[in-house]
Amino acid sequence: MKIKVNKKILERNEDFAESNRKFFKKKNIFCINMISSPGSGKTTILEKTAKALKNKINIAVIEGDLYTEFDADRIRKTGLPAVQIETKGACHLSAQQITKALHQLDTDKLDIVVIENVGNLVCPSDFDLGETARAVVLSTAEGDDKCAKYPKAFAQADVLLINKIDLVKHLDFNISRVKRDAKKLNKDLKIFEISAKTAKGMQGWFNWLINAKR
Ligand SMILES: Nc1nc2c(ncn2[C@@H]2O[C@H](COP(=O)(O)OP(=O)(O)O)[C@@H](O)[C@H]2O)c(=O)[nH]1
Ligand SMILES: [Mg+2]
Repeated sequence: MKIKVNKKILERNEDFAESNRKFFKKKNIFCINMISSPGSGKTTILEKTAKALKNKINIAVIEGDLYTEFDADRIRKTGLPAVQIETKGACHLSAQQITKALHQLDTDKLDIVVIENVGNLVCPSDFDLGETARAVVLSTAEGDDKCAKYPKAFAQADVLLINKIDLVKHLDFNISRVKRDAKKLNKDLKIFEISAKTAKGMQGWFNWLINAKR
């Protein structure tokens, strides 16, 4: 019985995802769905991305959290429009929630929509939001065994941001192992080693994003 219900939820999600995908195509918007554990640095990466690119390209952010408007407020402080979705306990965003959030944005003026998904490496992987691309963020403080433990998140991504490389000297985090494991799951994965704090490696990510939009 449980399996049937889950199947229905996923089928319904797929309908909304398909309509979001068509919408992004029609409006020529590049939509990227960002997935990671809580605290890996998604919002910090987006704050820095906003500051670097806001005069070059029109970006909006859809924020997903269980509770609070904290992250949308952080993004708004950079000058970008942001919509906060509070899932009230759900561990992922749904395509229907994205459809609703898009109504709150002036999408005629947008080039890129970034979705910061709810922080975890499990549930968001199962829910297609109709995005154009997926990014997974893994920070060095989380350990270098996560590709093998959460393969779906890495296998489905287009880009992997290994964040907090400024901390690597204090940790037992083997960057080569992560890159090797990630490539084993997904040979086309584009990988950037970055520090959102020090800005190291961030230019590569900015360039990828701008080129992906083209
Ligand atoms: N040292 C270091 N800290 C970072 C970096 N990126 C983010 N942080 C910190 O990590 C914490 C969580 O960041 P946040 O962006 O809120 O993560 P999110 O939950 O994935 O959105 C904050 O204290 C950030 O300042 C980084 O590259 N290096
Ligand atoms: Mg966040």
